[in-house]
Amino acid sequence: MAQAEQPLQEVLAAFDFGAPVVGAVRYGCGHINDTFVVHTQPENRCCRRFILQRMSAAAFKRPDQLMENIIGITEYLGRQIAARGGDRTREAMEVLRPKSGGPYYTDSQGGAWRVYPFVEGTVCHQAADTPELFAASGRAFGRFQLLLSSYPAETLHETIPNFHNTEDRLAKFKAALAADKLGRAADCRPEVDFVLAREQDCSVALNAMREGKLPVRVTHNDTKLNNVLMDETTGEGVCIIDLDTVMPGLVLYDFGDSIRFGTNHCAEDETDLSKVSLDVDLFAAYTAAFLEGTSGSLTNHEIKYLPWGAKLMALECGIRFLTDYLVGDEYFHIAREKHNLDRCRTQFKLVADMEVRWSELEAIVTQYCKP
Ligand code: ADP
Ligand code: GN1
Ligand code: MG
Repeated sequence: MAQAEQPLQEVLAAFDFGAPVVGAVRYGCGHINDTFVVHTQPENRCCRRFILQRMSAAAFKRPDQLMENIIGITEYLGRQIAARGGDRTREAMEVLRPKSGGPYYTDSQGGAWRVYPFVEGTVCHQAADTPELFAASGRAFGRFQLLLSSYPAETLHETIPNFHNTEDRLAKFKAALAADKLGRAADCRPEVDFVLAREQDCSVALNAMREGKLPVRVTHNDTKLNNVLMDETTGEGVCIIDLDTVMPGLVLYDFGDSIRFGTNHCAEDETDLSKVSLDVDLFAAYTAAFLEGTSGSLTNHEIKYLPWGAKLMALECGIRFLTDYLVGDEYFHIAREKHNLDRCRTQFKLVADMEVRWSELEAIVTQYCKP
């Protein structure tokens, strides 16, 4: 039995699912947490499902603080959604507390587990097959940003310190390169050089923030397409999930992380780089929809820097994959040899594409600046 499966029976017994559990199986494509779907069978009703997750101990050192953030955010979102006439049970996540109380359960091996009701009638997409689908995710992430615009940011814990601090990511990469503890640097000289040629870029958003041009907001920070559940009938965004990294940040991070994942028609770990490219029409569709979702609340500086958000999130993500490759794949789940190096290469291909098409990206965002 794999490590995560071992305590499953103990963990299932720790929660009251309201009906007998009839099965629990691995679920989803996340890179960080261990996710299971739990099937229950209420008498005279159809099966009810739940998402059970073991929070990654490698990523999250303080599950107590992480869950305090999530309880605060989900309850706040629930109130905002209800006040606007929405369905809070579908549009906001909800935490099912363990029988012992508290927001999560710690198993006898020290693993931290949480449960959410499964949001039914939704689909989780791994790729943006149409501009409409990608736009719907943009509206949902923009709206998420808007709904949290008055959330007391100072009460949030930094669940992963310096998460999108690209300067810090660069420093960690350099340290891993200098140590080269597994002798893997020789496999990735072009990727290493790609990063070193872009050291200055790593400071662009942070400099703008330090100069007071970009405000700190509450951001999601992990806005991949597969972190929004879409209505299976209408195709609209229903519920933003994966709230582990909701922290104070720059709006560029949320915009950029969606772009780096969704504007490329193939998977993040595609090995045929000739298939990996930035679809500028998808960039344009997402920009329009994201700004619609934020309902005019971004400043002109924020809008102008959106292409930098896209480039920096792709560059930073590639740097993180490369660093993890160098240190021995400690953070991101891998399914094959050199998996993190393959992922890094797709990100750098996107960065290179963005550089070639930079003036087009700038022209797209500039049309939304207020006069
Ligand atoms: P990770 O941090 O590892 O990416 P996620 O929280 O994104 O973990 O969950 C992994 C997958 O589980 C998601 O991509 C989605 O398919 C599914 N999922 C998570 N929460 C829910 C939910 N409340 N309802 C339905 N599906 C969910
Ligand atoms: C992780 O958790 P998941 O799979 O949605 C990671 C993101 C990366 C992404 C790359 C907490 O996202 O930062 O951009 O992988 N999440 C965390 O696919 O590190
Ligand atoms: Mg996820």
